[in-house]
Amino acid sequence: MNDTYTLEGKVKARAEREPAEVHLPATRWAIIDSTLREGEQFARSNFSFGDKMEIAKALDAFGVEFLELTTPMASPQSQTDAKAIVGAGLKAKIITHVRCAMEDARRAIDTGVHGLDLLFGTSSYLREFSHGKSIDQIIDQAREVIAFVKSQGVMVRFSAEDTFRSSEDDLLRVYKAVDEIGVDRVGLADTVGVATPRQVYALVREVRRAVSCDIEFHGHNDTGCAVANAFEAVEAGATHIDTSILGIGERNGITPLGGFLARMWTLDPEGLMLKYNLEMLPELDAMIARMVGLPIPWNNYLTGEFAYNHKAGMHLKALYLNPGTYEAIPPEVFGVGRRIQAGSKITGKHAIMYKARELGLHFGEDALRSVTDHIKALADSGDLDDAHLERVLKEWVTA
Ligand code: HCA
Ligand code: CU
Repeated sequence: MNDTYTLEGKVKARAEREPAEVHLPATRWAIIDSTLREGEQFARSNFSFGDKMEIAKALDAFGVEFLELTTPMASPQSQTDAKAIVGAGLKAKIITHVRCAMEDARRAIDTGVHGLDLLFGTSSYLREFSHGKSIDQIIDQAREVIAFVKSQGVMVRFSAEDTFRSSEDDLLRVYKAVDEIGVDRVGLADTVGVATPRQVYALVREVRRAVSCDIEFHGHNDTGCAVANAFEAVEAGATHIDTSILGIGERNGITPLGGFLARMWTLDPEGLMLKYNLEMLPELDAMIARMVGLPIPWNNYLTGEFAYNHKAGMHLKALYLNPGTYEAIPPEVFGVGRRIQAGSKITGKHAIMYKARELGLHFGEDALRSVTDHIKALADSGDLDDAHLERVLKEWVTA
């Protein structure tokens, strides 16, 4: 059988392909996890120092390449926490997120971080209602700040806030200018979650042609496109994707770490497994759920309570033969389990047969049909849990 479902099958299939044939190899992009920055802007976040350290260590053990921290300008505690996280000896590079202003840059560099993510609004909304600066003034200010950060030997990114409501001419002027000054990355931010996947692809493509530095994408999820938009950004040549655990952030959040990795896994499973300890994902999601005092959403990517629940009779039949029939990603890859729900009115005789076999029971064809009908009828007044199903099957055998 040409096994394209199991882990071993995927890895074998990839090994047999030429590297150039692997679509979107995981070596081409990196994650900047912003749980400790964008995530702090989530309604229910108020991370203590202990929480922040726990998050940083967990993400580092998971293997994300960069951690983005709240600006040290936010509060005295933010500044001391950033210093402590930098001093914790993690493998991940530590970045802090600051306005593109000298005072902010100085304070950020004082914390010892490896990189600064600079932010400047370029849309007419922000130019009019926020900082009131022209594009020329933005470029002048960026030049001064970037030159200073580089002189301190620190990595620097320049992002145009509200990118997708900025004029393309303005954006390209700004990105080209900061690329020439020598930034490591430019950032595109879908600040209000309005961009469509096609727009993201098209604009990242344009920027790819215009600059020689790396490209970062930061996408909000207001219209449910955060994962798709991050994916399109990578397709178009972005090298860095912002995520947060469970997607926490302003409003309904940004590209979730788990959802983004689910998307990318199907394209280069082995590459993803080499970079990250994927089976730690449930632990990460549970940690943030605990800290913000909310449950993991029932339909969350990979780790939601029902992400691997199978119920329909037709699905169950195929699933027993090969789970890949109704699962794109084997659950064990991300450390989660599958749930087979055989005791419902939409169950089928194959599911019942397998359940019976698990219990060491055997039904002939007629008995199987009648016990299945009996279970369906019972389930009309409520699903049977496994214990109830087991009781019914055992009683049926001895009746
Ligand atoms: C913010 C804005 C930001 C920045 C993204 C970036 C956004 O909340 O301060 O720096 O690329 O969504 O625009 O999160
Ligand atoms: Cu944001």
